[in-house]
Amino acid sequence: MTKQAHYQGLIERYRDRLPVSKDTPVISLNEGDTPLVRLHNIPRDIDKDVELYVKFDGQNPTGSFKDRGMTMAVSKAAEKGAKAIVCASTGNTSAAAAAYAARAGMTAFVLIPEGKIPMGKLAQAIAHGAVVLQIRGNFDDGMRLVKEVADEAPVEIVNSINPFRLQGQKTGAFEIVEALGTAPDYHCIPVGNAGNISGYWIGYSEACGHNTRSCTLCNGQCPYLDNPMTDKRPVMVGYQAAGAAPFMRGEPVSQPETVATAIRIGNPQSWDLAKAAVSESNGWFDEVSDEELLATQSLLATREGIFCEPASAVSVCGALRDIQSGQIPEGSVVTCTVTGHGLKDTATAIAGKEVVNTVEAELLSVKEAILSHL
Ligand code: AN7
Repeated sequence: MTKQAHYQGLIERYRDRLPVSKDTPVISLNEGDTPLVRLHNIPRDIDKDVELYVKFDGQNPTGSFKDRGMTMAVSKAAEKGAKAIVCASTGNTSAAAAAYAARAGMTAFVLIPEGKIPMGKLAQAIAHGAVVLQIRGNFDDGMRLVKEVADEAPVEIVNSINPFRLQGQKTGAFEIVEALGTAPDYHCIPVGNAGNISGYWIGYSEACGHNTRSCTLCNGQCPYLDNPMTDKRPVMVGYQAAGAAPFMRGEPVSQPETVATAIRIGNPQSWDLAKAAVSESNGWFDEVSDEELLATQSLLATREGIFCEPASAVSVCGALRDIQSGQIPEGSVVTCTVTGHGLKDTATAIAGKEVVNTVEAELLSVKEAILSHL
Protein backbone atom coordinates (compact mmCIF):
# COMPACT_ATOMS: atom_id res chain seq x y z
CA MET A 1 0.00 0.00 0.00
CA THR A 2 1.36 3.44 -0.90
CA LYS A 3 1.75 6.06 1.77
CA GLN A 4 -1.10 8.58 1.83
CA ALA A 5 -0.39 12.32 1.62
CA HIS A 6 -0.18 13.42 5.23
CA TYR A 7 -1.80 16.72 6.26
CA GLN A 8 0.94 18.78 7.88
CA GLY A 9 -0.82 21.89 9.09
CA LEU A 10 -1.86 25.13 7.51
CA ILE A 11 1.57 26.59 6.70
CA GLU A 12 2.36 23.67 4.41
CA ARG A 13 -1.21 23.67 3.09
CA TYR A 14 -1.25 27.39 2.21
CA ARG A 15 2.48 28.05 1.84
CA ASP A 16 1.89 30.06 -1.36
CA ARG A 17 -0.59 32.33 0.40
CA LEU A 18 1.37 32.98 3.60
CA PRO A 19 4.42 35.17 4.29
CA VAL A 20 6.85 32.27 4.74
CA SER A 21 9.93 31.21 2.79
CA LYS A 22 11.77 27.92 2.50
CA ASP A 23 14.01 29.16 5.32
CA THR A 24 11.13 29.69 7.76
CA PRO A 25 11.21 26.94 10.39
CA VAL A 26 7.68 25.54 10.45
CA ILE A 27 6.43 25.16 14.02
CA SER A 28 3.21 23.23 13.62
CA LEU A 29 0.89 20.85 15.42
CA ASN A 30 -0.99 20.06 12.19
CA GLU A 31 -3.57 22.73 12.99
CA GLY A 32 -6.36 23.74 10.61
CA ASP A 33 -8.44 21.51 8.32
CA THR A 34 -11.24 21.69 10.88
CA PRO A 35 -14.76 20.41 10.13
CA LEU A 36 -17.44 22.54 8.52
CA VAL A 37 -20.53 20.94 10.02
CA ARG A 38 -23.98 21.59 8.56
CA LEU A 39 -26.64 22.06 11.21
CA HIS A 40 -29.82 20.10 10.50
CA ASN A 41 -31.89 20.01 13.66
CA ILE A 42 -31.78 23.65 14.73
CA PRO A 43 -32.90 25.15 11.37
CA ARG A 44 -35.73 22.60 11.35
CA ASP A 45 -36.67 23.49 14.94
CA ILE A 46 -37.00 27.17 14.04
CA ASP A 47 -38.62 26.34 10.69
CA LYS A 48 -36.21 28.40 8.63
CA ASP A 49 -34.84 27.38 5.27
CA VAL A 50 -31.18 28.33 5.63
CA GLU A 51 -27.98 26.47 4.88
CA LEU A 52 -26.35 26.94 8.26
CA TYR A 53 -22.83 25.69 8.99
CA VAL A 54 -20.52 25.68 11.96
CA LYS A 55 -16.79 25.99 11.32
CA PHE A 56 -15.75 24.07 14.41
CA ASP A 57 -12.35 25.53 15.16
CA GLY A 58 -12.53 24.09 18.66
CA GLN A 59 -11.17 20.98 16.94
CA ASN A 60 -7.72 22.49 16.55
CA PRO A 61 -4.78 20.93 18.47
CA THR A 62 -5.14 23.09 21.59
CA GLY A 63 -8.92 23.30 21.27
CA SER A 64 -9.32 26.76 19.76
CA PHE A 65 -8.89 28.83 16.60
CA LYS A 66 -5.82 30.48 18.13
CA ASP A 67 -3.64 27.67 16.77
CA ARG A 68 -4.08 29.05 13.25
CA GLY A 69 -2.45 32.32 14.19
CA MET A 70 0.02 30.81 16.61
CA THR A 71 1.69 28.47 14.11
CA MET A 72 2.50 31.55 12.02
CA ALA A 73 3.54 33.83 14.91
CA VAL A 74 5.81 31.24 16.50
CA SER A 75 7.31 30.11 13.19
CA LYS A 76 8.16 33.71 12.33
CA ALA A 77 9.54 34.28 15.85
CA ALA A 78 11.73 31.20 15.39
CA GLU A 79 12.89 32.51 12.03
CA LYS A 80 14.07 35.68 13.83
CA GLY A 81 15.90 33.59 16.41
CA ALA A 82 13.58 34.56 19.28
CA LYS A 83 14.02 32.59 22.49
CA ALA A 84 10.85 33.72 24.22
CA ILE A 85 7.32 34.82 23.42
CA VAL A 86 4.79 36.76 25.46
CA CYS A 87 1.04 37.32 25.34
CA ALA A 88 -1.87 38.61 27.35
CA SER A 89 -4.76 36.22 27.28
CA THR A 90 -8.22 35.32 28.42
CA GLY A 91 -7.01 31.73 28.18
CA ASN A 92 -6.99 30.38 24.64
CA THR A 93 -4.11 32.44 23.31
CA SER A 94 -2.06 31.41 26.34
CA ALA A 95 -2.85 27.74 25.76
CA ALA A 96 -1.79 27.97 22.12
CA ALA A 97 1.30 30.06 22.90
CA ALA A 98 2.36 27.55 25.55
CA ALA A 99 1.98 24.56 23.22
CA TYR A 100 3.72 26.10 20.20
CA ALA A 101 6.52 27.49 22.39
CA ALA A 102 7.07 24.00 23.78
CA ARG A 103 7.30 22.68 20.23
CA ALA A 104 9.75 25.45 19.26
CA GLY A 105 11.92 25.10 22.37
CA MET A 106 11.04 28.64 23.48
CA THR A 107 9.82 30.05 26.76
CA ALA A 108 6.24 31.35 26.78
CA PHE A 109 5.25 34.08 29.23
CA VAL A 110 1.49 34.40 29.58
CA LEU A 111 -0.34 37.21 31.38
CA ILE A 112 -3.80 36.15 32.47
CA PRO A 113 -6.47 37.97 34.48
CA GLU A 114 -6.57 36.66 38.03
CA GLY A 115 -9.47 34.29 38.66
CA LYS A 116 -11.04 34.75 35.22
CA ILE A 117 -9.54 31.83 33.32
CA PRO A 118 -11.37 28.50 33.20
CA MET A 119 -9.39 25.61 34.65
CA GLY A 120 -9.01 23.79 31.33
CA LYS A 121 -7.15 26.70 29.78
CA LEU A 122 -5.00 27.31 32.84
CA ALA A 123 -4.13 23.61 32.91
CA GLN A 124 -2.95 23.82 29.30
CA ALA A 125 -0.58 26.72 30.00
CA ILE A 126 0.82 24.91 33.03
CA ALA A 127 1.05 21.52 31.31
CA HIS A 128 3.03 22.94 28.40
CA GLY A 129 5.46 24.64 30.76
CA ALA A 130 4.58 28.29 30.21
CA VAL A 131 5.52 30.87 32.82
CA VAL A 132 2.10 31.96 34.05
CA LEU A 133 1.83 35.53 35.31
CA GLN A 134 -1.59 36.00 36.88
CA ILE A 135 -2.19 39.72 37.01
CA ARG A 136 -4.49 41.66 39.29
CA GLY A 137 -6.34 43.21 36.41
CA ASN A 138 -8.26 42.27 33.28
CA PHE A 139 -7.22 41.30 29.75
CA ASP A 140 -6.93 44.93 28.65
CA ASP A 141 -4.48 45.64 31.50
CA GLY A 142 -2.50 42.58 30.43
CA MET A 143 -2.43 43.74 26.82
CA ARG A 144 -1.09 47.15 27.82
CA LEU A 145 1.61 45.53 29.98
CA VAL A 146 2.64 43.13 27.22
CA LYS A 147 3.21 46.02 24.83
CA GLU A 148 5.23 47.88 27.48
CA VAL A 149 7.35 44.93 28.57
CA ALA A 150 8.24 43.94 24.99
CA ASP A 151 10.21 47.21 24.80
CA GLU A 152 12.17 46.28 27.91
CA ALA A 153 12.80 42.54 27.55
CA PRO A 154 13.77 40.19 24.69
CA VAL A 155 10.33 38.70 24.12
CA GLU A 156 8.26 38.46 20.94
CA ILE A 157 4.59 39.46 21.26
CA VAL A 158 2.26 36.77 19.92
CA ASN A 159 -1.05 38.52 20.50
CA SER A 160 -2.98 39.40 17.34
CA ILE A 161 -1.28 42.82 17.14
CA ASN A 162 1.46 40.62 15.66
CA PRO A 163 0.40 40.70 12.00
CA PHE A 164 1.52 37.12 11.41
CA ARG A 165 -1.29 35.99 13.72
CA LEU A 166 -3.94 37.39 11.37
CA GLN A 167 -2.15 35.81 8.42
CA GLY A 168 -2.59 32.41 10.02
CA GLN A 169 -6.17 33.09 11.03
CA LYS A 170 -7.17 34.09 7.49
CA THR A 171 -6.86 30.40 6.52
CA GLY A 172 -10.19 29.66 8.21
CA ALA A 173 -11.83 31.61 5.35
CA PHE A 174 -9.82 29.68 2.74
CA GLU A 175 -11.02 26.37 4.15
CA ILE A 176 -14.65 27.49 4.11
CA VAL A 177 -14.40 28.70 0.51
CA GLU A 178 -12.86 25.38 -0.49
CA ALA A 179 -15.49 23.35 1.34
CA LEU A 180 -18.44 25.28 -0.11
CA GLY A 181 -16.88 25.89 -3.51
CA THR A 182 -17.55 29.59 -2.97
CA ALA A 183 -17.85 32.11 -0.15
CA PRO A 184 -20.97 31.96 2.07
CA ASP A 185 -23.55 34.76 1.96
CA TYR A 186 -23.06 35.61 5.63
CA HIS A 187 -20.19 34.87 7.99
CA CYS A 188 -20.98 35.19 11.70
CA ILE A 189 -18.22 35.35 14.28
CA PRO A 190 -17.68 36.17 17.96
CA VAL A 191 -15.68 39.35 18.56
CA GLY A 192 -13.39 39.94 21.54
CA ASN A 193 -10.01 41.42 20.75
CA ALA A 194 -11.24 41.57 17.11
CA GLY A 195 -8.32 39.71 15.55
CA ASN A 196 -10.30 36.80 14.15
CA ILE A 197 -12.94 38.85 12.31
CA SER A 198 -10.06 40.84 10.81
CA GLY A 199 -8.20 37.68 9.82
CA TYR A 200 -11.29 36.16 8.20
CA TRP A 201 -11.88 39.33 6.21
CA ILE A 202 -8.30 39.27 4.93
CA GLY A 203 -8.84 35.61 4.01
CA TYR A 204 -12.14 36.13 2.21
CA SER A 205 -10.72 39.18 0.44
CA GLU A 206 -7.65 37.33 -0.76
CA ALA A 207 -9.74 34.32 -1.72
CA CYS A 208 -11.55 36.44 -4.29
CA GLY A 209 -8.47 38.41 -5.30
CA HIS A 210 -10.03 41.65 -4.10
CA ASN A 211 -7.89 44.68 -3.46
CA THR A 212 -8.58 45.65 0.11
CA ARG A 213 -7.14 48.04 2.61
CA SER A 214 -7.97 45.47 5.28
CA CYS A 215 -5.05 43.39 4.12
CA THR A 216 -2.31 44.86 6.24
CA LEU A 217 0.59 42.94 4.79
CA CYS A 218 -0.09 43.56 1.10
CA ASN A 219 -1.04 47.24 1.53
CA GLY A 220 -4.05 46.93 -0.70
CA GLN A 221 -2.16 45.12 -3.44
CA CYS A 222 -3.63 41.68 -3.11
CA PRO A 223 -1.18 39.18 -4.62
CA TYR A 224 -4.00 36.84 -5.62
CA LEU A 225 -5.77 39.09 -8.12
CA ASP A 226 -4.91 36.69 -10.90
CA ASN A 227 -5.50 33.58 -8.86
CA PRO A 228 -8.91 33.84 -7.15
CA MET A 229 -10.55 30.92 -5.35
CA THR A 230 -14.02 32.46 -5.63
CA ASP A 231 -15.73 35.57 -6.96
CA LYS A 232 -17.46 36.99 -3.90
CA ARG A 233 -17.05 37.88 -0.25
CA PRO A 234 -19.60 37.30 2.53
CA VAL A 235 -21.39 39.86 4.65
CA MET A 236 -19.44 39.87 7.93
CA VAL A 237 -21.42 39.89 11.17
CA GLY A 238 -19.61 40.33 14.48
CA TYR A 239 -21.34 39.44 17.72
CA GLN A 240 -20.25 40.47 21.20
CA ALA A 241 -21.33 39.63 24.73
CA ALA A 242 -23.53 42.48 25.98
CA GLY A 243 -21.34 43.21 29.02
CA ALA A 244 -18.25 43.45 26.83
CA ALA A 245 -19.51 45.09 23.64
CA PRO A 246 -17.28 48.06 22.82
CA PHE A 247 -18.27 47.94 19.13
CA MET A 248 -21.89 48.48 20.14
CA ARG A 249 -20.99 51.29 22.54
CA GLY A 250 -18.76 52.91 19.91
CA GLU A 251 -15.85 53.13 22.34
CA PRO A 252 -13.79 50.97 24.70
CA VAL A 253 -15.57 49.58 27.76
CA SER A 254 -13.56 49.98 30.95
CA GLN A 255 -15.01 47.16 33.09
CA PRO A 256 -16.07 44.40 30.68
CA GLU A 257 -18.05 41.59 32.32
CA THR A 258 -19.49 38.40 30.86
CA VAL A 259 -19.78 34.71 31.63
CA ALA A 260 -18.02 34.19 28.28
CA THR A 261 -14.61 34.89 29.82
CA ALA A 262 -12.80 34.36 26.49
CA ILE A 263 -14.32 37.60 25.18
CA ARG A 264 -14.26 39.58 28.42
CA ILE A 265 -12.39 42.32 26.56
CA GLY A 266 -13.17 46.04 26.60
CA ASN A 267 -10.48 47.56 24.39
CA PRO A 268 -10.07 45.47 21.22
CA GLN A 269 -6.69 45.90 19.57
CA SER A 270 -7.87 45.34 15.98
CA TRP A 271 -10.57 48.02 16.23
CA ASP A 272 -9.99 49.63 12.82
CA LEU A 273 -9.59 46.35 10.93
CA ALA A 274 -12.78 44.94 12.43
CA LYS A 275 -14.74 48.11 11.67
CA ALA A 276 -13.43 47.99 8.10
CA ALA A 277 -14.42 44.33 7.70
CA VAL A 278 -17.98 45.07 8.77
CA SER A 279 -18.40 48.27 6.78
CA GLU A 280 -16.73 47.03 3.57
CA SER A 281 -18.93 43.92 3.62
CA ASN A 282 -22.15 45.82 4.47
CA GLY A 283 -22.33 43.80 7.67
CA TRP A 284 -23.10 44.73 11.26
CA PHE A 285 -22.19 44.24 14.89
CA ASP A 286 -24.66 43.11 17.50
CA GLU A 287 -24.67 41.92 21.09
CA VAL A 288 -26.17 38.95 22.91
CA SER A 289 -26.86 38.54 26.62
CA ASP A 290 -25.11 35.99 28.82
CA GLU A 291 -28.41 34.18 29.20
CA GLU A 292 -28.90 33.93 25.44
CA LEU A 293 -25.37 32.76 24.70
CA LEU A 294 -25.52 30.08 27.38
CA ALA A 295 -28.84 28.88 25.98
CA THR A 296 -27.27 28.59 22.53
CA GLN A 297 -24.25 26.74 23.94
CA SER A 298 -26.69 24.27 25.41
CA LEU A 299 -28.76 24.08 22.20
CA LEU A 300 -25.70 23.25 20.10
CA ALA A 301 -24.68 20.54 22.54
CA THR A 302 -28.09 18.95 22.98
CA ARG A 303 -29.53 19.35 19.45
CA GLU A 304 -26.43 19.09 17.24
CA GLY A 305 -23.79 17.25 19.29
CA ILE A 306 -21.44 20.22 19.16
CA PHE A 307 -19.88 21.14 22.49
CA CYS A 308 -18.33 24.60 22.40
CA GLU A 309 -17.31 27.10 25.02
CA PRO A 310 -19.63 30.00 25.93
CA ALA A 311 -17.82 32.65 23.84
CA SER A 312 -18.01 30.44 20.78
CA ALA A 313 -21.78 30.08 21.02
CA VAL A 314 -22.09 33.82 20.47
CA SER A 315 -21.78 33.50 16.68
CA VAL A 316 -24.56 30.93 16.41
CA CYS A 317 -26.65 32.78 18.99
CA GLY A 318 -26.55 36.01 17.00
CA ALA A 319 -27.01 34.23 13.69
CA LEU A 320 -30.14 32.41 14.89
CA ARG A 321 -31.65 35.64 16.16
CA ASP A 322 -30.96 37.40 12.85
CA ILE A 323 -32.27 34.44 10.85
CA GLN A 324 -35.46 34.42 12.90
CA SER A 325 -35.98 38.16 12.47
CA GLY A 326 -35.33 37.95 8.73
CA GLN A 327 -32.28 40.21 8.84
CA ILE A 328 -30.50 37.17 7.41
CA PRO A 329 -33.02 36.05 4.78
CA GLU A 330 -34.17 32.50 4.11
CA GLY A 331 -32.27 30.83 1.31
CA SER A 332 -28.94 32.18 2.63
CA VAL A 333 -25.77 30.20 3.13
CA VAL A 334 -24.52 31.12 6.60
CA THR A 335 -21.28 30.08 8.26
CA CYS A 336 -20.54 30.59 11.96
CA THR A 337 -17.07 30.28 13.41
CA VAL A 338 -17.26 28.26 16.60
CA THR A 339 -13.96 29.24 18.12
CA GLY A 340 -13.27 27.01 21.12
CA HIS A 341 -14.07 23.58 22.53
CA GLY A 342 -16.52 23.06 25.36
CA LEU A 343 -14.01 21.01 27.34
CA LYS A 344 -12.10 24.23 27.98
CA ASP A 345 -14.67 25.33 30.55
CA THR A 346 -16.64 22.42 31.92
CA ALA A 347 -17.66 24.26 35.09
CA THR A 348 -19.75 26.81 33.20
CA ALA A 349 -21.22 24.11 30.96
CA ILE A 350 -22.75 22.16 33.84
CA ALA A 351 -23.49 25.03 36.25
CA GLY A 352 -27.10 24.93 37.36
CA LYS A 353 -27.86 21.72 35.48
CA GLU A 354 -29.09 18.51 37.06
CA VAL A 355 -25.94 16.59 36.22
CA VAL A 356 -25.90 13.07 37.53
CA ASN A 357 -28.45 10.54 38.78
CA THR A 358 -27.03 8.37 41.52
CA VAL A 359 -28.60 4.91 41.73
CA GLU A 360 -28.01 1.68 43.62
CA ALA A 361 -25.74 -0.84 41.87
CA GLU A 362 -28.62 -3.16 41.06
CA LEU A 363 -30.70 -3.88 37.98
CA LEU A 364 -33.98 -2.64 39.40
CA SER A 365 -32.62 0.83 40.20
CA VAL A 366 -30.90 1.20 36.86
CA LYS A 367 -33.98 -0.02 34.98
CA GLU A 368 -36.26 2.33 36.90
CA ALA A 369 -33.96 5.25 36.22
CA ILE A 370 -33.90 4.49 32.48
CA LEU A 371 -37.64 4.01 32.19
CA SER A 372 -38.31 7.25 34.07
CA HIS A 373 -36.43 9.13 31.33
CA LEU A 374 -38.17 7.53 28.36
C1 AN7 B 1 -13.14 31.02 22.28
O1 AN7 B 1 -7.30 33.99 24.31
O2 AN7 B 1 -8.46 37.02 23.22
O3 AN7 B 1 -11.95 38.69 18.51
O4 AN7 B 1 -6.62 35.96 24.88
O5 AN7 B 1 -10.91 32.56 23.04
O6 AN7 B 1 -9.98 37.38 17.74
O7 AN7 B 1 -10.14 38.15 20.09
C2 AN7 B 1 -9.56 34.96 23.04
C3 AN7 B 1 -10.52 35.32 22.17
C4 AN7 B 1 -13.63 34.19 20.52
C5 AN7 B 1 -12.47 36.32 20.32
N1 AN7 B 1 -13.79 32.95 20.98
O8 AN7 B 1 -11.62 36.37 19.21
C6 AN7 B 1 -7.39 35.21 24.25
C7 AN7 B 1 -8.49 35.82 23.47
C8 AN7 B 1 -12.89 32.41 21.81
C9 AN7 B 1 -11.78 33.14 22.21
C10 AN7 B 1 -12.56 34.96 20.88
C11 AN7 B 1 -11.61 34.46 21.76
P1 AN7 B 1 -10.86 37.71 18.86
